[in-house]
Amino acid sequence: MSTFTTPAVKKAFEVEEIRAQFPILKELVHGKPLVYFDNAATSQKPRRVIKAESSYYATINANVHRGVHTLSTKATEAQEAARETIRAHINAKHAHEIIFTSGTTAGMNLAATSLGQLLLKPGDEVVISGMEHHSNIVPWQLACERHGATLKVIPITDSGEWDLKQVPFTDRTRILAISHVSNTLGTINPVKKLIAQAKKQGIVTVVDGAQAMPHLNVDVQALGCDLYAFSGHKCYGPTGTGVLYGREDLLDRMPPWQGGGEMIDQVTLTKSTWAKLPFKFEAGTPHIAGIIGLGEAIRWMQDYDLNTMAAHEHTLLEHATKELLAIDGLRIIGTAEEKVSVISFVIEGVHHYDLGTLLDQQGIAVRTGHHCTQPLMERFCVSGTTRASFACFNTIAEVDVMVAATKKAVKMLR
Ligand code: C6P
Repeated sequence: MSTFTTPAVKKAFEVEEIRAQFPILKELVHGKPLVYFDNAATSQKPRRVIKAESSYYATINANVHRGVHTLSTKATEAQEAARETIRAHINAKHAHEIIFTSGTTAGMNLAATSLGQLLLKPGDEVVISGMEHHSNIVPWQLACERHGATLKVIPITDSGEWDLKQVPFTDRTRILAISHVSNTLGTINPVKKLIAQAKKQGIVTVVDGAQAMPHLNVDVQALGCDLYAFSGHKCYGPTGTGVLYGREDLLDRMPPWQGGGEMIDQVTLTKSTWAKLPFKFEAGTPHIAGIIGLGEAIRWMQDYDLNTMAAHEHTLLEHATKELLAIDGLRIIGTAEEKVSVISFVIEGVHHYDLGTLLDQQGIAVRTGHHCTQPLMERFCVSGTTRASFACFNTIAEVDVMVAATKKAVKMLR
């Protein structure tokens, strides 16, 4: 984890003050106060983000980089301010290394399609890990199929960590694509170490940062990665937004993955040339309101010390771990030393879907199922888990509500 922090003076972290900024937390579900523990699927949004998005529509709605009129100029400035905010937040060298996407899935598909075309020849290899989300598996399978390459996998230990003794790098490995943090296990992976190893062998590195961005100070230059993808909606921003960071010299060499308006320099009916970065990778009208909202979400996070937020979330994780383990027959899937605030578990004789349904009746939102990590489910010999994922606005009292409701549900289901 990097210790990079923004220079602004930070606000004191006070969970009730934070909660007051999230309108949805006042909602009742089945007549009960909402306990929202599905933040790894999508986080809730502070009022500032909702307002930034709606005031774009109310006051400056126009297309970007296309008009000479005032509204278009204002919309363009607001969107590009978001790009600069994100650049600074992840410590990228240049704003044009920040490509707006619709989310991590789009970022990974861009990376796999474009890098596949640039780098992969028959017999080459791509390395992923056994804990990847489907969006960091399937695009590489497609790319390997297209170019005659092979997908190789870093195995996962019983505690839910990479087995670093079995990293399958060979002289044919061209790309390493790995998650910074596992969405199912919560494991914080030693990405910096593996990237350094890959770089020594000239392997291009791609990181899925979907679950890292809400919890860690991500510094792409310190990590040394070539590409880094994340979703806006998991870090308090709008859905349909995301970022693919890329090192300038690599992005310059990568071919575009989608064609259309704004990504071109010159078009004739026989051939086209490409716009400069980042526009080469941003075909069509972007999700302008969402991007402006994402910029605001990152600024909102920067108002606080992310390490303090993460420490609060870690307290919730430790409390939940201790209390849940007291339930007879409960097993936690993912027991790594370094974890974010994600806890996945199975309970003997209780189906995760039934538990999730009973928790919902008590107003508690958790995710159940395979969490888009079917190979990982197979590795742990389970069909699915119940997953609680905490954000900075969650409280110990809410964890206690979930634990009590889980105990009650277990009694009913066994
Ligand atoms: N994980 C979860 O409940 P999108 O859907 O494109 O914003 O993000 C995809 C994605 C990629 N990588 C990781 C590690 C992820 O966790 C996710 C999204 C959600 O765990 C929804 S499946």
